Amino acid sequence: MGNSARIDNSAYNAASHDRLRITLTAELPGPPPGHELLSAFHFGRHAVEAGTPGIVSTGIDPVKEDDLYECWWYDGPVEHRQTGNAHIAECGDFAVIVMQVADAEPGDFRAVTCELYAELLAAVSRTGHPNIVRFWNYFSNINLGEGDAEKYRQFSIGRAEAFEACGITDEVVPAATGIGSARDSDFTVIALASKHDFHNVENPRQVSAYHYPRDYGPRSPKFSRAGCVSVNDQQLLLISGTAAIIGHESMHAGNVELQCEEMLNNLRELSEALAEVGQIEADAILDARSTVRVYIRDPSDVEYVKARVEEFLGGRSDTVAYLHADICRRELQIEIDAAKFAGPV
Ligand code: 3EB
Repeated sequence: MGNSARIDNSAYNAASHDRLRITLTAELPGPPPGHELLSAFHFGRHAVEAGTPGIVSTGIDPVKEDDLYECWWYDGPVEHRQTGNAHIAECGDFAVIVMQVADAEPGDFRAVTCELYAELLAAVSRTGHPNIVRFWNYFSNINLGEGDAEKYRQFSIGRAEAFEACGITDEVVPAATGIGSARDSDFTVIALASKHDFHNVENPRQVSAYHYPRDYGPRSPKFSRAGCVSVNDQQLLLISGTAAIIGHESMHAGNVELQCEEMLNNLRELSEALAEVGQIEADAILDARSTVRVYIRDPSDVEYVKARVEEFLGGRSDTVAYLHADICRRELQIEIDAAKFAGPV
């Protein structure tokens, strides 16, 4: 699949009245008519063009392509500003807050994470969008360090401490992704907040991450498995990073084929649960029009994983990004997350 096919097929294929459109392209496109850029997630090594606010380089590279831009376009004005380390994009229904700081050693990562999250949460509270609906966390060397000294576990402690200080309880935790960049990069956290209510959803097949037993670290990872934001008669459906975990246990250590199957089983179950709170059929949550990020530890697995994911989505898709990344448990080979903005049926 060439880059031009991506642009032709995926750029502006949503219904024209959608408040939010999400596109995936090899180059940064211009806005669809009437829309402004809320956020552009850049995957790849090229330096992003200065002067366009709202672009964030995630530090994660695509498996096969040089660069990919997942753009979130809002059907209305978007205001961009910066306070301290926080870059804020705010519109009528959402705010996106981007924090990017220098990477740190595993031994310092708990404090760096807690500090970053404290500043981020303070920035959110100064927007008109108090409900945090999703976080994306990207940082290097996620599996560096043994046992509780591992960078991911230290991250989880720092995040839990910052949430605790701000009164973010397990009942209201947002959806999230926590993924390792395969190369050295900044520590990047992106938050999506809204003035609309967020309904979080758990996966009946999995123990809630915030209830993981002590074996996985001193503080549990604070995130929900999925969630839904209703924007008038439309809704944003969010699927958190999903891997081959049943209960709280990683399945099929190191086996990408079997992990792929368990991951897709988890997505199926999660879609059913999400359909119960969203005004949408379970089958319509994850299809070839959904925006999907597939994180692959070993890039040579991409062809196999791509075939399975496209089969699952019901056809070839130009809105799936295959990314080279480390998963937060070292025995896991793949993880997937997704978003879908859907109008009334
Ligand atoms: C898991 O299910 C896999 O720490 O924010 C998925 C999504 C995972 C989010 C996070 C971690 C996070 O436990 C890992």
